[in-house]
Amino acid sequence: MTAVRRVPTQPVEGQKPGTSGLRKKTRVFMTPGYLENYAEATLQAVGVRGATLILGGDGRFFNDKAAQVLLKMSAAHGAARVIVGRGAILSTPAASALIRARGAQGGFIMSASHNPGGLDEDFGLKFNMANGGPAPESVTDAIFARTKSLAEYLILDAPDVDLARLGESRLGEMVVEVVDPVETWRETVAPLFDFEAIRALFASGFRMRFDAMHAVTGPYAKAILEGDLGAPAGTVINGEPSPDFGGGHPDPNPVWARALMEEMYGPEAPDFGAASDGDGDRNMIVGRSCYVSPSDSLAVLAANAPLAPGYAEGLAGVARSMPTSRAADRVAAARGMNFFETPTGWKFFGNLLDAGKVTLCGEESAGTGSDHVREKDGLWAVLLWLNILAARRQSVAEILQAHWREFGRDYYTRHDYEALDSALAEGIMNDLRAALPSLPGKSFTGLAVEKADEFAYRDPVDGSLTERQGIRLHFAGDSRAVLRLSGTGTEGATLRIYLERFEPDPARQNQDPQEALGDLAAAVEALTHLREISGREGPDVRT
Ligand code: VG1
Ligand code: CO
Repeated sequence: MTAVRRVPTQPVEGQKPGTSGLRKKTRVFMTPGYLENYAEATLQAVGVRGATLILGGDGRFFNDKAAQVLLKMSAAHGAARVIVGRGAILSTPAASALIRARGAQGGFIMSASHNPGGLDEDFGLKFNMANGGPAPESVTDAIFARTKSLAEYLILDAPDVDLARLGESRLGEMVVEVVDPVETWRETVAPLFDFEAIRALFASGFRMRFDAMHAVTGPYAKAILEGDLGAPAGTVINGEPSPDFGGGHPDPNPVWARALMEEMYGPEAPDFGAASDGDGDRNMIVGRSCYVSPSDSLAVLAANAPLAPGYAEGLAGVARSMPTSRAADRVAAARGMNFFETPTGWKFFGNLLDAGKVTLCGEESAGTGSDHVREKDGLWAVLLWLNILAARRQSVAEILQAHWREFGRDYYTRHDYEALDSALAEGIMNDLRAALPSLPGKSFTGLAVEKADEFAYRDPVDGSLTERQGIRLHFAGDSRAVLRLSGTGTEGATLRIYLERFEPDPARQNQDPQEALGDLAAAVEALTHLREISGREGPDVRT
């Protein structure tokens, strides 16, 4: 017998979704009622009676338990069917692909993405809409509003569902359909690429290393790289998903993917290296002794995408988040494509993709994707790079150098100050905001500020306005600094400082970015006194 139980509850403070869903410490999510309250608010806000939903996550600690709660609550709210990845596993792009392929009304994705996992680390939950993309702010605002007035939540009293076996079962009136987590995603991306050319590339002795970082992409990468494309076994490393990601940060950047970086810069380096994050939506690209910054990667993909069959007709346009470098803008201008600049977070790309205004999107945080889904897609980016490498038969370094010669180079780095005291970080941003009108014309360590403002975005499709999306400081010499607070952290505040400078002269395009941007970093410090105020010696992470 199954019955809907109405469990009395009380509003919980701070259930406000950030850049990408709600992220908290795992122990917080495991507090009785915490997950249930947030799920209740979501189910009420979106309304799921009679709906088909998708459910899956990146396999981190608590993924399995949370899945059972979400299934029983979806059943209690009258959902007709929930399609679950086997073992409650789905990468974020695979969840997006499934929502679209199955015509679902939406789906829950359990992930804190690149944040570490485990009992003492992070957990997260987000809801995606019928287009496969993250809920827009109007929906996340509605969810948050409901969390403030909950008096009860609804859950089915029923035994746990066996999610290890493919096929259908029932949870009360609701059908639970367990599917292979890889298949639909694979069917979505495969037609976009010239698999024959990539197979020929591998057959010619081309060597690759893909670091799945003990996160969700292991099975996806093995199926497509070592399976469909014939890359030798061992191409995929750290390919077994683990609840604590092998104790690491599943964040594909030179800091957290250090072993891969060392191999790629070593004497026996493969031709091509790549990594992806906890939930499989980010990617890192590195050639032999050649790291490709995510902003450059977006620009290279935009310039070369037509080499892949799925984009042979050309691109409608490109969009990038505001702090991402301007490299993609130059490609869009040169090729006569649409171009859009959005706030940080993938949810802002959805409308542009749905309206057909853009085909490719990207963020400096190692996210790139296209209109094949409504999320960023780490392995998709890797496959597009492989297709380009197979078509051009040049090295990553050659492609990057040629790109800079044609379009110029945008030196780029991001400096993060993590786990700052929240009030202190807010204070720094408020002071800077207040000073904005007085900055133009002033110089800091010799660099003159030309323009200073705060980014606000008017969505060209639905007209919605999103404000306070980062402070922009334009300096002399075509350089720019952006400052904003992270919306994905779970401890204090993380202040991100994004630094970039345009260099059109090929003779000066081969400096180390930290050196090329050293004077800009110094100017920002002179302007904000960040080190002095925070008592830190420097950033915790430089990417
Ligand atoms: C960060 C990145 C942002 C990305 C977001 C989610 O957000 O800067 O570009 O969209 O993470 O990525 P924030 O607010 O911390 O800067 V993922 O792969 O963690 O879902
Ligand atoms: Co992610």
